[in-house]
Amino acid sequence: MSEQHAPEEHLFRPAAPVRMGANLSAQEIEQARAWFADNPEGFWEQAAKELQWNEPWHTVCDDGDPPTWFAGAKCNIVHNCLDRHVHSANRNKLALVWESEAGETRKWTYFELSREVNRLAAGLRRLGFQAGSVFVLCLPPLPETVALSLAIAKIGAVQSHVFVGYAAKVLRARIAALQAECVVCADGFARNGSVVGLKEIVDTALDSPEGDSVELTIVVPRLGIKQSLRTDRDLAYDDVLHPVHGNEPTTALDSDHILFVQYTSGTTGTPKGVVHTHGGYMVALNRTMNWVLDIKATDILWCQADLGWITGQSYALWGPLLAGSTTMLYEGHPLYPKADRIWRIVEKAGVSILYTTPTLMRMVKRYGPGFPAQHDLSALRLLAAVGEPLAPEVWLWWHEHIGQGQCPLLNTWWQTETGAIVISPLPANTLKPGSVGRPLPGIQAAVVDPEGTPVPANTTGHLVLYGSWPGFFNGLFREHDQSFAGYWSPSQKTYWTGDLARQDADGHLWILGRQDEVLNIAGHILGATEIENGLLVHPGVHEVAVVPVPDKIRGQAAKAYVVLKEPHQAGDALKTALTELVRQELGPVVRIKDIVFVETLPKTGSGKILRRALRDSPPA
Ligand code: 6R9
Repeated sequence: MSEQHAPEEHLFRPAAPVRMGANLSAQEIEQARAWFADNPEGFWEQAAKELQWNEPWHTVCDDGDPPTWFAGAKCNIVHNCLDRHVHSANRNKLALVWESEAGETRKWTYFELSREVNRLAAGLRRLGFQAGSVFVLCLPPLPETVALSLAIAKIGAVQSHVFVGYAAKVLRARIAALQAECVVCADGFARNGSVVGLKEIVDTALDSPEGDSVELTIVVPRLGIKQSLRTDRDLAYDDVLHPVHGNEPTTALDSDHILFVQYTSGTTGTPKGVVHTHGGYMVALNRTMNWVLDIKATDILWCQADLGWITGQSYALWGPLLAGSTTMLYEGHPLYPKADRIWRIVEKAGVSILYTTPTLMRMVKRYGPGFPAQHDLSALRLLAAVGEPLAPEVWLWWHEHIGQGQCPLLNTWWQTETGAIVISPLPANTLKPGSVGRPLPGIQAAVVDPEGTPVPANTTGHLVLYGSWPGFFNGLFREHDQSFAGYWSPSQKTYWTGDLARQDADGHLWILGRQDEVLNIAGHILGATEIENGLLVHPGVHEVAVVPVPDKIRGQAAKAYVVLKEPHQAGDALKTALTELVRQELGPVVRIKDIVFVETLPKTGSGKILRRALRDSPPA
């Protein structure tokens, strides 16, 4: 792989209050690394002891394929997300704050959430559901959604959240793959000012042979749309609730009992049902809540991801409740009806941690600094992003206009398969815009050549993770034999992430995109991201996707699809300016062969740019 120039670096040292107030100081970060290097099992055992277990483990990590963390232990994540808080000072603290697009708000304390979960769990048990039953959830982020997730996990059943934006075809495929017994949905919800009829989509999916496994549909009457529930299949949410006096028992489960199945296609390939389990997942997630998101008792965390994406699962649902903090749920489009909606919510609820995505960050930047400036954002103390490469230009803008130059802005890297954040700067670290920082203490990562040999600093290679950690997925659902094929090589104990990266001399990692999104221009291997970041430096560019096209002389050349902030600026003069900009930013070898101005780019459900779609079937 070719040598690359280190990008121009700006360094941002944390302000004194951030440095002093972080849950892990700079010195403690280095101590944690040393501790892990010295005693990896002891390191993770300590993390596990921060949570409560019904029975202890006999082995910290049972080195199978896949490895089992905390083997022999019994636990339930719901005990840690809910039961223990209800018996502590958190009892009357807000577990969640909800706002709808129309502006309604609801708030539930841990006690109120627990009461609802107890009734639901009792109701689900009465209906015959138990450990191992499989539920598909197709729900907007409502208080009831959180309660249902917890109730399902409380009885040891398996859940899989599906994006509410999917068509019946996708839902049908998920139901069939999971052999789900129960589908939970809302009748509908509002987004961007229009009503989405979710129940009809679910009915279409179920009225097909693939829906045969489903015995029951539970419907949350979100919009109160008058519709006849089908007597053979449907039950209203309220009719599931069953009176309980005191606590409904939380089932004690093996540490590797399945909690949820998260489907991911990333930006390529067919969807895979990634399995996460109660024990290991909660330990890894809890660590990142404390060390990366730096959670404090007073925080309100708004993770803007959909629950159909691992980011929403981990940081809008399970993570904040594990930490005993307050999760902000917003059911709507963050820029509706105007681009300041997101800041209205932050101001009104006093959101202190905002976990967002580069897609949304680019949108916010496009609308300019006037919108955030109208609001009091002083409660915000930490910003974080995930999902796609975060261009330095976007980082710098957010740091200045949203973080007021004060909030750490953490570019976190992880995957559905890793369960929780695995590579990220920590708040007490010096930040380099565009970089994802270093592997967290407890995680070993490297940049290697195709044979697995580490490459020198500042050289592009494949990002791999070594060994196992508690958040690592437990295979693919119902595909036990081939779960790890193509991912995990047991002999090398190496997990191939599929991303290209570069590590600088300080050990900071720079993600260059998926390995199937590389360009080979006259022997120079470049991630699509590198060229895109060059184009994003232009103030008129909102979003861009670069794909390879054949080139007789150089083998491949770059073709760029560009969305402009002001579409009327499109024209040959701008094309020339952009081509020249990339030459300056990346050197003369990187020639843009073609620039196409488009209105939008194709995206996945979680907002990632679908370069594969542009490459394989270019828009006319
Ligand atoms: C959590 C999540 C994983 C893929 C991953 C990578 C991309 C995630 C990133 C990033 C650059 C970051 N990705 N975070 N790329 N910088 N900070 O996104 O999981 O949906 O499974 O996607 O997302 O390509 O391999 P998932």
